Amino acid sequence: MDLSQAEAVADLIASNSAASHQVAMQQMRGGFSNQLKKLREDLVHFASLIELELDFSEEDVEFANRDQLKALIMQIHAVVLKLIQSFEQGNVLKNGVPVVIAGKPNVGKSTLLNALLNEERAIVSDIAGTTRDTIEDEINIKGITFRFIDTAGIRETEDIIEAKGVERTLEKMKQARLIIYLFDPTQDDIDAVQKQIEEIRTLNIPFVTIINKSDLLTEEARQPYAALQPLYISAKEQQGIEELKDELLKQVNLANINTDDVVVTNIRHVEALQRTSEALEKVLYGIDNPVTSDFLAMDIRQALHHLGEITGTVTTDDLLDNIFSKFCIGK
Ligand SMILES: Nc1nc2c(ncn2[C@@H]2O[C@H](COP(=O)(O)OP(=O)(O)OP(=O)(O)O)[C@@H](O)[C@H]2O)c(=O)[nH]1
Ligand SMILES: [Mg+2]
Repeated sequence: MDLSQAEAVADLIASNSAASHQVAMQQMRGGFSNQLKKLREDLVHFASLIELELDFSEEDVEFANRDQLKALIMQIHAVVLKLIQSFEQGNVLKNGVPVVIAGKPNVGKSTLLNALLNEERAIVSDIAGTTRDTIEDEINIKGITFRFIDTAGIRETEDIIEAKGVERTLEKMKQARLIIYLFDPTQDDIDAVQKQIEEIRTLNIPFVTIINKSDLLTEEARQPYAALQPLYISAKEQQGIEELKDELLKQVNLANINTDDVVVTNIRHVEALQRTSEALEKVLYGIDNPVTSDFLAMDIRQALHHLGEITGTVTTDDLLDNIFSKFCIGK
């Protein structure tokens, strides 16, 4: 078992949803390691050819065909980038989908959090500005963990503590994967709602438009909002909550993800991959702007080193093994 597989055992123990369990199992079985092993083998091959050139530097030979090497590096780079990109998904599977519940004071955000969690987690009151700090908790919806973040209602305020809360709300909204934007037509008219929607669009974070307090809304009162195609709920009466959950699943589009794909879930791994990627970019630069073989060799060794960090293997011995297994020198 290599280091990344051992790490997966820890992930497996800590997993709290079907999806995170599946990803950890996959990594433990070596899905991730196998892919890295393959990449390293390709890279070691490249490295050994270049290292060989160093040994024959006086004779000015070029063992490594630069075009082929470039193609190979680009191929490896593409896989590394794909692995880095998979982290976004992997992180969500492992740590839950961060969903921020936002809106003006008193629209019923905390009531909705409680309804989703099915417990009285947050204080609810008819006083605007009840929630001043963010409150987070998780639930599992069809195997996916969602982390809901109830926030302080957004408004201009003189109150220093509440203002800090609003600042925090905006920070959390920017980090969210999805925002539940809650409206209360008993407080706001359509113009006010539309203005808020314009503002939230500028964040560039996916959001769902939810109208709360449907128990107080007549058909007529709903008319002006038709164009927004909102989902109506009553957080207080627990109406529309299941529909909201379905909508959340649809929005994050994780239900269909194939956890057989290799996904990176570990921050240490993704950082090592990023360093690998940087080293590979240097190698590519070195090929395009011919630098001497020793510089190329150094950058490749860097890339190998960073890939090796993930699985916990040491790279230099491999390199020598590979050179001597493939070439017969000095006999
Ligand atoms: N009729 C009705 N009242 C609701 C509903 N949801 C919330 N309320 C009431 O609206 C008031 C405000 O609810 P909260 O959940 O505290 O609102 P909030 O958005 O968290 O408010 P802040 O924390 O101040 O930003 C409370 O009196 C709730 O009982 C609903 O679906 N229907
Ligand atoms: Mg609240």
